[in-house]
Amino acid sequence: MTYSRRNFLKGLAAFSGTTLVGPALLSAAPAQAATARDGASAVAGAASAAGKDMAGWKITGSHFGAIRAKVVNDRVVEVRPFEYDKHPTEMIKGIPGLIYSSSRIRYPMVRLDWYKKRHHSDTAQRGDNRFVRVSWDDALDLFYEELERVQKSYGPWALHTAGVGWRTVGQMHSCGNHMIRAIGMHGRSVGTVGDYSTGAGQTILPYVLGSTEVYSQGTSWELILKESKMIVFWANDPIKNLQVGWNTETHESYAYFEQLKKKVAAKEIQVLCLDPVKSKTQNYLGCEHQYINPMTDVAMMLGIAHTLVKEDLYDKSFIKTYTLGFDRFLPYLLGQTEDKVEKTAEWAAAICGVPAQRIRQLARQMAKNRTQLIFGWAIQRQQHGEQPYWMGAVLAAMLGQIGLPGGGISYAHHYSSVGVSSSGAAMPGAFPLNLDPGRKPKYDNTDYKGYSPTMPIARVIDALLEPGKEIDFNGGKVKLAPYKMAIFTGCNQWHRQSQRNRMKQAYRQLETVVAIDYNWTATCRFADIVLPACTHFERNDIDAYGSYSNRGVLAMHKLVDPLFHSRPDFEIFKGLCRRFNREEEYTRGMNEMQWVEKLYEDCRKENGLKEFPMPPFAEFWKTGYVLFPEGKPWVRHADFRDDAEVNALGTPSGFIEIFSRKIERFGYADCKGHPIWMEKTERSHGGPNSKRFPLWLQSVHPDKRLHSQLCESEPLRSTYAIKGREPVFLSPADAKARGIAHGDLVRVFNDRGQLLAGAHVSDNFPSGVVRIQEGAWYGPTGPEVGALDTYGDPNTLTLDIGTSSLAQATSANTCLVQIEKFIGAAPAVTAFGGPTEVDASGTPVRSA
Ligand SMILES: Nc1nc2c(c(=O)[nH]1)N[C@H]1C(S)=C(S)[C@@H](COP(=O)(O)OP(=O)(O)OC[C@H]3O[C@@H](n4cnc5c(=O)[nH]c(N)nc54)[C@H](O)[C@@H]3O)O[C@H]1N2
Ligand SMILES: Nc1nc2c(c(=O)[nH]1)N[C@H]1C(S)=C(S)[C@@H](COP(=O)(O)OP(=O)(O)OC[C@H]3O[C@@H](n4cnc5c(=O)[nH]c(N)nc54)[C@H](O)[C@@H]3O)O[C@H]1N2
Ligand SMILES: [Mo]
Repeated sequence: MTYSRRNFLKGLAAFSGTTLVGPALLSAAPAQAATARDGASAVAGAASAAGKDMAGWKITGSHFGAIRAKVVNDRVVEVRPFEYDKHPTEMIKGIPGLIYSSSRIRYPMVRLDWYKKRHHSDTAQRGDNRFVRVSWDDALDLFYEELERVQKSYGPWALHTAGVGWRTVGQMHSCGNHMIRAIGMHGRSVGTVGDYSTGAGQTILPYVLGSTEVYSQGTSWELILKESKMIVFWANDPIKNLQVGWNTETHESYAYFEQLKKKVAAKEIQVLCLDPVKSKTQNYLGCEHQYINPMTDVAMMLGIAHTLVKEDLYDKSFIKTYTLGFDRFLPYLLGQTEDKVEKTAEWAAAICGVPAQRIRQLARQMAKNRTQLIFGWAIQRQQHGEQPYWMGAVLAAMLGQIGLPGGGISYAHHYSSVGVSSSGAAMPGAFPLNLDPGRKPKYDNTDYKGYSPTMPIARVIDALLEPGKEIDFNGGKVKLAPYKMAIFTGCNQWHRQSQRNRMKQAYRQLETVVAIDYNWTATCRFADIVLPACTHFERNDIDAYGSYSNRGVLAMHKLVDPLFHSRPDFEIFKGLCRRFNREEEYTRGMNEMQWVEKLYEDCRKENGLKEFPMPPFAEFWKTGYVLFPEGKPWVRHADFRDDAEVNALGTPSGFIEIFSRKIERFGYADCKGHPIWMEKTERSHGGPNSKRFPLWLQSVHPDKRLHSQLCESEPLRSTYAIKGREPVFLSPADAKARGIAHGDLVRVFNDRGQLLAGAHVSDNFPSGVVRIQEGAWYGPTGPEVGALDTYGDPNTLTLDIGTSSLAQATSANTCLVQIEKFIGAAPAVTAFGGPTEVDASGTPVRSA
């Protein structure tokens, strides 16, 4: 995932677009930077910009923003936002708690039974949390011997290198690159395609709009603020989700949201949050909220589309000029196909819970005004998640505003400051992922025994439970490899993947699991060899400032030395490569600082040619950053609108495909030739299975974490945990019906699992809708299947099925549960604080 995401970002440098007005009016930067905004010259910030009292504070980056850190006696004592960050997130307060967490991995460790029996171990013991301390040399020997064994006795199909997730920022130490390069030098393996974030969206949208859209730069906020009369945040909570970015986040989007809030108050722009829940964004903007039944958005969109047709409000000339296949969709909408159901506003209302009158009113408002639809990603992380994205595009096409400033559709304005214009400057490259040209792995075996060398990322558990199963995927077939060994780094598999008890069962098939992390996550607890990486606050690095805005280049100063026996991933994999004499090739003979300097100088060279001058490395490193002026505003799809032939979309026809012949030919029952409404296997508010489990569990992205990151930070966790557990948010009505009061301990359960959580009763939630934020650490009472989760990981309850035969993406948001008040003695939280250290005989030892 990281590579493809990286490539999308890289592709941005060459964006094409229509410039409409001058440079942005808003500036998130202080005076020095503002002076250079109109020119194309870079601004090297003076150290004094940090303020007099901050002399000597170090600078570094993070997903949560750039920070200054005060370090006294090799200890981080205080963290403050970077002086150019005008909208810092509270999350940075959790950083000291991240560095000095009791969950840090102190030294390499090996699971007890694996220590004794290696790959013949009793795998049902995984998760019993008993580990033996070993030296770095022994740990890397074991790792290496396992790679040798697997390549020699099975071949590349038996090794799984897990898709890298939200590894910390920093281009040199980006840990997935280190793993992929080092393991790739040894031999081939089974990898993954797609990602958890947008698996369904990034698969369907190339057929519809010709690109994945989800990681594309979007129309600039200033044009949206200027031109839109109506903005719909559809299943989207940008105020919550813009706190983090893929690279070091600048938080500049929030300046535009401040403007938007004023425009909402002044009734200049009608803003609507279409969401079952009153979101942080809706509360912040004070805008309209439209409740909708969960997972029924496609029905509502069809109801709107039907109204547009019946009231003759849709843009026929846009449909004619820019789209293909409306004639194949229209009969379905009008009930002239086999289902014989007309998708009227009344029909939609019965499913989605939005009154028919309101659906009609919205259709009229959208057609009348310049309307910007802005979708979030959670609605494509559910069964048939391809459909709302496709139907959204159809709706936007019918409104005819795609390619106009402030109109059309976006699938990304809640992500990494998309919509803040790109400076156009180049950003630093990364430590190489692949082998150097002409080099081959030690084991150059390409015989996968008929299994596919990649699998859709969310299907990795199926591969263990149904070995050799052939599944549909995006028009082809994937034969799932029953891998025997897995390596995880920069991801928390036991957070991100659905359905814990299914994972427990599946993991018994695995002979050897290696996990590299700085924390004792559940992924480490369910591993055999655990290697302690250091955090990014313990190494020097360089990062892009602003993933899409390319606002600058940031020095990441090492704040403190690696804690305990932890090491940078670079050093870990260097040590591994040494074991098969590829160390020199792996490092190219360079150390950490030489790499950081090289990445900077390569970037400087490139920007010199583009007329974005940057100072020499030594000066940059001392100052800590280089900033570039904000770029010119831009409109997504404007070039296509200008000339649909010259700037044809990347779809088979070059047009927006309302009907896709290609997809129709795949012949899938769960993804047809045009978007349709399909019932889910489980759905609340009267849908299937809702009698036994009446509550829909949404597991949205956490407000005060990045997935599972920062959950270990005790001071931050204490600001939201209830009775030491993850909160489950629920409505006053649902709480009352169950005799639950705010602050009570509750059991949340379904047929797939059970967990303890703390009840957070809130008016933001309607009846039938509950929320546990993803990333809560998994802490079962024991290794057995079905064990109670003591902290509250929602993936104990979620359903592990693909979205459809097309994308096979995660369906985490298709999940029903029941809740009851927990009575009796509650088991202690087991999620945090690391393992029980034992000696080879299994006797607990007191750790140093
Ligand atoms: N129920 C439910 N589940 C979901 C989602 C949902 O909405 N609902 N969302 C999904 C989505 S969109 C995503 S993106 C995934 C996120 O899933 P992940 O990306 O797996 O989540 P993180 O918690 O960010 O895990 C990153 C891990 O990398 C480790 N790490 C960080 N830096 C380094 C480093 O430098 N070196 C090493 N070795 N390790 C490092 C961290 O300590 C952490 O354990 O979750 C998915 N899961
Ligand atoms: N603070 C913070 N920000 C983050 C992250 C994080 O972990 N923490 N993670 C980042 C990552 S990796 C990703 S992928 C993005 C995730 O971005 P998204 O997937 O867009 O975010 P979510 O917060 O899961 O959900 C957004 C909204 O969708 C609504 N929703 C859910 N289901 C439905 C539905 O069926 N219909 C409708 N109409 N609404 C629905 C939820 O109520 C919520 O308000 O966020 C990024 N930003
Ligand atoms: Mo994500």
